[in-house]
Amino acid sequence: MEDKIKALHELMESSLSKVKDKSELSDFWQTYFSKKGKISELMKGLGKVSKEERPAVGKIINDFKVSAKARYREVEQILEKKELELRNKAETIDITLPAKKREKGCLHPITLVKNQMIDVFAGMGFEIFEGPEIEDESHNFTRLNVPENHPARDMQDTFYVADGILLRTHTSPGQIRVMDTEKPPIKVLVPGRVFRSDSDATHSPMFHQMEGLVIDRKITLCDLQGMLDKFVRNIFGESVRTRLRPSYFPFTEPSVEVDVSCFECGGKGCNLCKQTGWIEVLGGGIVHPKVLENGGIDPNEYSGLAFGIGIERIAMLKYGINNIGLFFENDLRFLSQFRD
Ligand code: 2U9
Repeated sequence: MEDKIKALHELMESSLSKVKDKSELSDFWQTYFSKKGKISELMKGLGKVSKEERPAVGKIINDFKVSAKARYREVEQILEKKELELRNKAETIDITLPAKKREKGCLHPITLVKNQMIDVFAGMGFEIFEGPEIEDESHNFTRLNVPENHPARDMQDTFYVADGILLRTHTSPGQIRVMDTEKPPIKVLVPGRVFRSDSDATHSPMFHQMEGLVIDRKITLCDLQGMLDKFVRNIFGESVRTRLRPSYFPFTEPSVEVDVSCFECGGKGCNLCKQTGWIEVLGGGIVHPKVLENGGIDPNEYSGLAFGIGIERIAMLKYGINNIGLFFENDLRFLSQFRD
């Protein structure tokens, strides 16, 4: 038996030395260690050994099996190392190549200004409402005290998409929708895209507005000016003041244009303010009693203030931009200059 084991050992070493890869190693395993393999055969031969010798011979076979497996693992590790080395050689990575740079994105300047505006008004207790961009004439005009065939409809050149259906010319129909569902007190801010057939250096067929509506008992123009003071100081700096000038909008009475003292020259007069010391920034007024009635609110009990702000106008003034088109050309050289 010992001779047999010695012969098998030599045979095994010789076959192991010829193994070149994992597939050959697997064949080797089958030949020696499988159920029908050479070592199992050796075990079966134990039956022919005398009872007295069997424990000693069994131990020899077992020791041989353990050492044979250890040799097998050794060769397996050598092969794995070789394969890894080959793979590493084939996949050499040039770690000196410069990495691809990922540019950090930034928010669009209109979004930045819009967010800043929302922050100010949210701080005053305004809730945000967003209405649909496609509206009907009733919400966009009639209920805002702009009757059919009234010249005031021509104040805003409208894009019609179907009979009586249009792209909203202001976000005001949003406030009408709020009045339909909410009871006073109402304090709502309505930001969004609006559309007018108008295009030059300061007008774009699509632009962004942010309108506000406050309805409660005893609301006055003083409340409007107080809120707008806070707004312009946050955007243009603490030293600016506001001034109200009489104006006309069908949905407010009285109506006002709101000017801010020139933040460039401090009110002395410069090119930005056209030597007047004042810059027009937005419009507003006291909600027309008919508009309150149209929203189911009793004008004898409640009054309201409203204002409308063009976000592009504010952004252009804040950043010194003289062409509205720059906001919409998607030129990253322009857009990436604005960061929080
Ligand atoms: C309701 C009642 C009243 C909204 C108002 C303005 C004045 C205004 C302009 C600012 C610059 C439009 O983008 S702009 O060209 N807007 O001057 N907007 S009062 O008044 C309302 C709105 C809704 C129910």
